Amino acid sequence: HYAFFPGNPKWPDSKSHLTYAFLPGTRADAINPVVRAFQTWAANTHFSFSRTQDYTNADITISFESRDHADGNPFDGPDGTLAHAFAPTNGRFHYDADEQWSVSVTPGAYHLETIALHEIGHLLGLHHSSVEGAIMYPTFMAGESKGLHGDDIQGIRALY
Ligand code: TQI
Ligand code: CA
Ligand code: ZN
Ligand code: ZN
Repeated sequence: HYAFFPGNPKWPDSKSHLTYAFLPGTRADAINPVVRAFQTWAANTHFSFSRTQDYTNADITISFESRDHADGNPFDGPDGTLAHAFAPTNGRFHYDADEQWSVSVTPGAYHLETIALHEIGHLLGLHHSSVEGAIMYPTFMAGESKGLHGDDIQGIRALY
């Protein structure tokens, strides 16, 4: 079953359109997978998203970071933590730059789009789910891909 962060933080109901921006230096091959992940969430929730170049004013920013990157949650090099995102309305989504990332499903690499679906769930206010098929279920392996599940969509509908 879906879950929320303590205190149920969420975007204001008046704010169903969110902008996102990639920080300068984001690897070019990550852009399309992240765009597709936002499109999937938009198709299944009341949210809409648009990409902006104005990264200082975007609601959500995406970047690749390595080791200590000044947000109190240092990455750990290869394996371990792959990515993280913060609860609403922080809007920061970081990939660990030291992982093997892939655009297509590739043995031994992490699927950029699947991880984006999971991290965007956090950005919108979902915590981890106990439903195995859910994108918010807290287990994921290299060389695998997943999509949204009814449990993820029900979670967003229950929060908003
Ligand atoms: N990163 C963790 C995650 O995104 C970071 C994290 C731990 C976290 N607890 C949290 C983020 C609570 C928000 C709220 O869950 S991770 C998965 C999993 C990770 C894990 O790199 O371990 C996925 C990234 F566990 F679901 F498979 C993506 Cl899909
Ligand atoms: Ca890591
Ligand atoms: Zn970070
Ligand atoms: Zn998670």
